[in-house]
Amino acid sequence: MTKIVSSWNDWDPLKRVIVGRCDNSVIPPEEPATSEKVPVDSEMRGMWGLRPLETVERGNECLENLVKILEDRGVIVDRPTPLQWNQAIGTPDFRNDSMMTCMPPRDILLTVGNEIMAAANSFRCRYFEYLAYWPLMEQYFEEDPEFKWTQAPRPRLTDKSYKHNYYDEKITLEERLVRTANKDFVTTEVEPMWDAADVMRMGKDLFIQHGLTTNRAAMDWFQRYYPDFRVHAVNFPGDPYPIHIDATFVPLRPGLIINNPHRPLPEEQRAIFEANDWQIVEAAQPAHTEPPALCYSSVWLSMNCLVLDPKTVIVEASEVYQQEQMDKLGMNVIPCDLRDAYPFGGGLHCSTADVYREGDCLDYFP
Ligand code: ABU
Repeated sequence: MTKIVSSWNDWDPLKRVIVGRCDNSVIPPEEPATSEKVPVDSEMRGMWGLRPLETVERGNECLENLVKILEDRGVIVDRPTPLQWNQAIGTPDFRNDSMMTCMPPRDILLTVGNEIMAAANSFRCRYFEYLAYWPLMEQYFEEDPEFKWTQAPRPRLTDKSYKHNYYDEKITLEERLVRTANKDFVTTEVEPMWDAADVMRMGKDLFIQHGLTTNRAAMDWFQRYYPDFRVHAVNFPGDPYPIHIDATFVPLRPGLIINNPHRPLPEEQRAIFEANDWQIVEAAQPAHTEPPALCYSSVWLSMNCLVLDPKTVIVEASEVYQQEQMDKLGMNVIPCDLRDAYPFGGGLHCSTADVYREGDCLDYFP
């Protein structure tokens, strides 16, 4: 019997992984959920359409760098099948002028043990992105009799799912921070919506960021779906664009987490880590003051690393301060040139989705 799918956390020895592809990637048109993520002064405001071919080719080159590093270390790498993403889509509830990409997989696929679940993303342009991974899911399903292939309840994404004109006025950074602190986000609570990259898996505990892409109803849904797990809602009030936990709060090994110093975990939410002797260390400063052109993400992709095992981590090649810090924290650091893939949706962790890591479901917070 072949066991293909199993992963309970982000640090056990990685044996098989999905790496995204940039082909046919689109800057999506504004829609109720995405307009909130693009900063008002961004060069991407009001712009949509296929991304320039040379950036796609360069992004793919970066992903090939990652594939090579992984394969050289014996990790099996699977790739999605890109669709023609610049097609208009529709359901009975909404129409959208385009899809987006199959980067990054981490937003779409959540692996918990022998189950891979496609997420309930809140962006309309991402509604059909799961299709790029379905050929792989079919293969895993055929080859691994224990694989659980799951799709989370599909959100309808009607106009009721969003607060309209939420940031219509020229909102300042300070005002954004007040909204984050008040847990006042663009999504409503009419249905569970979540991105898989908001979920940090730590054995029996799932820490889930409540922010622009994941709502409270999702936390409730998770707790009912996984009754034997503890689901913790976490917030990072310092983040004006809270999307995805993996450039904010990143475990390196049992007992050690790096936390974005601009987005510290609030005191009351630290208690569970402190009570179990986990160390939360401020992440090193990014090496860059700006993200690359046409990038949605922040400079904190510096800490968006891929842990290969509790002693080994891949860090972006230009992120010298983050590499230095990892080294001091006792990790063997493998640099990978990936910065030109950032515009397609993220860094090393984002660009991947776990298929198989050795190890079992442990209770790290007894
Ligand atoms: N997908 C992770 C992006 C997080 C950030 O922009 O900081």
